[in-house]
Amino acid sequence: MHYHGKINWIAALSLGVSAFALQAQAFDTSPPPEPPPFPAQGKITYVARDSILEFKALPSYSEPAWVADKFEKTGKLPPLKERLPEEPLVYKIANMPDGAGVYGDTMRHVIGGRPEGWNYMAGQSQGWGGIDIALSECLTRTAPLFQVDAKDTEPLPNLAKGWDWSADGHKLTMHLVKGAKWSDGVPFTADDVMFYWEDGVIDPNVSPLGGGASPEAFGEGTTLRKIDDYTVEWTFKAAFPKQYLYTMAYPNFCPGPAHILKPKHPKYSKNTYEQFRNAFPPEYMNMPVMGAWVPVAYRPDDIIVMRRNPYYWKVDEKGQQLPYLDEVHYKLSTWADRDVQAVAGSGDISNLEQPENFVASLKRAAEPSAPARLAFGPRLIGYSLLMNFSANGWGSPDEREQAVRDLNRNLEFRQAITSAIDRKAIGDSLVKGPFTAIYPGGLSSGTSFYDRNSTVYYPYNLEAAKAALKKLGLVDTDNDGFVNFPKGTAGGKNVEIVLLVNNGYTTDKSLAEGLVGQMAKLGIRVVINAVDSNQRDAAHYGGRFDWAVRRNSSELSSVVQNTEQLAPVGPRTSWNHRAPEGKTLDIMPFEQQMADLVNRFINSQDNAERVDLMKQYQKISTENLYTVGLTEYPGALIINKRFSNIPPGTPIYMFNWAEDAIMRERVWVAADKQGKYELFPQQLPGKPGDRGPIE
Ligand code: BQZ
Ligand code: CA
Repeated sequence: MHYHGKINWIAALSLGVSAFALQAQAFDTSPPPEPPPFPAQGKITYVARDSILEFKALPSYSEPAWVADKFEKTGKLPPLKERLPEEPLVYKIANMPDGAGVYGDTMRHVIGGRPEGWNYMAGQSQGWGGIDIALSECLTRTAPLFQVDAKDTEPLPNLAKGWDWSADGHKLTMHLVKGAKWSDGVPFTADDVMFYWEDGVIDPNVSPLGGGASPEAFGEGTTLRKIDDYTVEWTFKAAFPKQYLYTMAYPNFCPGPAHILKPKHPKYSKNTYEQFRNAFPPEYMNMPVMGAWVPVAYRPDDIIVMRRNPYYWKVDEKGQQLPYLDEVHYKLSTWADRDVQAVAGSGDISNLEQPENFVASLKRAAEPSAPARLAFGPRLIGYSLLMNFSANGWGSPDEREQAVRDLNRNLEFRQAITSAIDRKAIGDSLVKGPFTAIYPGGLSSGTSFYDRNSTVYYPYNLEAAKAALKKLGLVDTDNDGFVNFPKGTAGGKNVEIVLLVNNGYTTDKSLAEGLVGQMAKLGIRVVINAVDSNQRDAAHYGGRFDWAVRRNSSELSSVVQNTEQLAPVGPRTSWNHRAPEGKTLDIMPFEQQMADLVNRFINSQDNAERVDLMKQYQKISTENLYTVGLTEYPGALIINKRFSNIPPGTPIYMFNWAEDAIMRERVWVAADKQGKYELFPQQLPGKPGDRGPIE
């Protein structure tokens, strides 16, 4: 660089810095206050990644006696050995907290969602709460990695039993479990994987559940092709992007049964995409799955019952085919009731994630007679206020909505909003005590990539916030207490902002109501739009929101899971900024910087570099208020005491939820503790579409 040029460069930089300092003067910032210490209960025993499971053939296999007697010996099922892969997935006994199990009993979930149908690939919800996690087995698995040191690990094999990188790192050959079958006996092959990829992920009209499985989630320009029935090959633009192995876990790469779905897909039928999505309503029973249990009964607003999958492709080291539990219930209730039932013993498991229930649940669980254990994990549950940053049509905004988005894209507006939020009051409104912490946004303080000194916090400063709105020309011109848009914008009416909220949670609604009150003090009128989980997800993924209160997902609590959701690295990866169909993303400069950092993180193999990249990400993200953090706190796993093989210290949420992390397929109940909860004892799933289980 020419010397003269150098001087200009330094001048420009110093001007830039002072200019920013000037702007930031209006809003002083600091690292967030140290969160109150919260000792997670239940120590995690860290293990090596390969001590959990392996794929291998065992000398012999066994199954529940009633399956052998009533189904195999009568010819209703082929011999067990033919129902298992050549090399099943084998869970190692040494990693089982209580060793190999015995068959029998049920796990009774309570869930607050409701099933839309069984077409997970087309984005249908089954009601959450662990039901889709059990049904949908994915190429890799990450939730159990909470017990593996984060530094030197990578996802566990699952439907993909192994993989090899090419010398140049641009190709990944993935070997699928060989000889595994769907729960209806049809072989699982690469055709299922390719159907999911080509007609689920690549097809822009189909978006698998979870909102993240877009092509860019696996890297711009990534391709996948079939080599043979049990081998597929990924080709990446970057070299060794090992991060994408995490994206191949739940929820983004969990193939459905191509032999059932393909005939209904618009590419292979006269169906519309809507008809494809709705082709398997909740009433359709015995939907083939790769998971441990199959839906066999459904009573609306009452219960979904699942029975063991006789073709399940996982065993323990003794050769016992899993799962140990013969039946699973999903009682269709509310999320708050899930906590109540788990501590009362009429339900078996809950993620205590709503602080309003902390005290009552702790009290009940502390009683000697309590049927359930309750153990808090790290502070990884967080809530954020998301602002829709799209100004070019995502969600088809009207004039008022467009005007709000233009404000959302203005940093000074965001600084005013964040500075008018009293986070201490917000946290205390949920629960008193050492649980909640001031959360400015960005990475969770509980993740190993968190760096407090890289986190920019705008302390509560209502006066500075009001002054900033005035400077932006937002003044209450009709003296009703709410600032108005400038003349000529949205008719000079009040700035009115609609807040999208999931009405299934007391906590989401509490936070929303807190925001309405605090924004009113600032002079901003916020209107709550509380809808159920399925409608909320549809509105959110569709960009139909001004602002949204949203519980953080795993990219903020683990960084390595769904990393692409940390920034708009593609047109459909961000939670609050996507491109409308057929248009490009109107990305803002700071977002581009974040996206570049995320892409460099994804493509880096150097741990020290990755830690540094996340520090840079955290600074840009929180300084520019990519999202406006609200609060964060620890969750607790509540689990009935009769279950064995629950790993101590399992966090309710990290790479995924506890329903995944505890590996339910290897959970068991000692014979003398088994309950009489089975509704279909000694019955198995029927054929796809049959009305129920079979004797
Ligand atoms: C856990 C989880 C298992 C989804 C859902 C629900 C949906 C969201 C989120 C949680 C529920 C439980 O969370 O709250 O504890 O059991 O199901 O999937 O909030 O509305 O769309 O992201 O995971
Ligand atoms: Ca007004």
